[in-house]
Amino acid sequence: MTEIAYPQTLSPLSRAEILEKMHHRLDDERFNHCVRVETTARVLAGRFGVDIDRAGLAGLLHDYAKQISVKDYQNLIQTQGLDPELLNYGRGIWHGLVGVWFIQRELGVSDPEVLQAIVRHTTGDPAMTALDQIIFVADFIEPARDLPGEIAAREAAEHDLLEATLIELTNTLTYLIDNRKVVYPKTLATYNALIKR
Ligand code: DGI
Ligand code: FE
Ligand code: FE
Repeated sequence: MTEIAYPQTLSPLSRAEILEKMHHRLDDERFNHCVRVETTARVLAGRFGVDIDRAGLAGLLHDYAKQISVKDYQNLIQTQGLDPELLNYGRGIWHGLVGVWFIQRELGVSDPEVLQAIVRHTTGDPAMTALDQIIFVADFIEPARDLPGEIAAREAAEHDLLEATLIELTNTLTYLIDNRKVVYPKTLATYNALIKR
């Protein structure tokens, strides 16, 4: 297998340098999940005609900010003039939406499509692109996942990206409601938009 390498236009750091930085921000379990999502995203990109390097890089970095402290997030939301409503949520919601701030600053990644896919990877978005859907689905179906609906999503992802996305969204909403957790409005808006596509 040839080594994965990302072009300078997508990442000023080499992949080895990115992995090194990721080790500072993530425990081994989360780090390995990110590498598996990278591989899965590259396969899906090849299958559905999306730029393989953008998908791979977004997959690799999608959870980069997952373990940044709650305090650092709260500070950032308050000092950067982000929507204060965000303070009512937690790292589950922040790590994509707000997490790209750390990715831009610490890794120098600035490609808008890569950053958007990371922003959208937890909640989706009513206007999700194929790349956004690939990261959303790869996160859910990477080989070590064992979640309800994950087998059906893996099967759908063989041929129908939108169907796989909908399976994951349905699963997430069901989980949130079953556990009486607050649904982030965009998660619901994504469901409403995609179910009509
Ligand atoms: O970061 P991962 O664990 O790999 O996966 P993810 O980015 O899809 O995050 C999943 C977490 O985010 C999980 O704990 C559920 C939570 N989540 C997803 N959508 C919503 C949500 N939490 C709230 N409160 N509201 C949502 O709409
Ligand atoms: Fe995530
Ligand atoms: Fe993830």
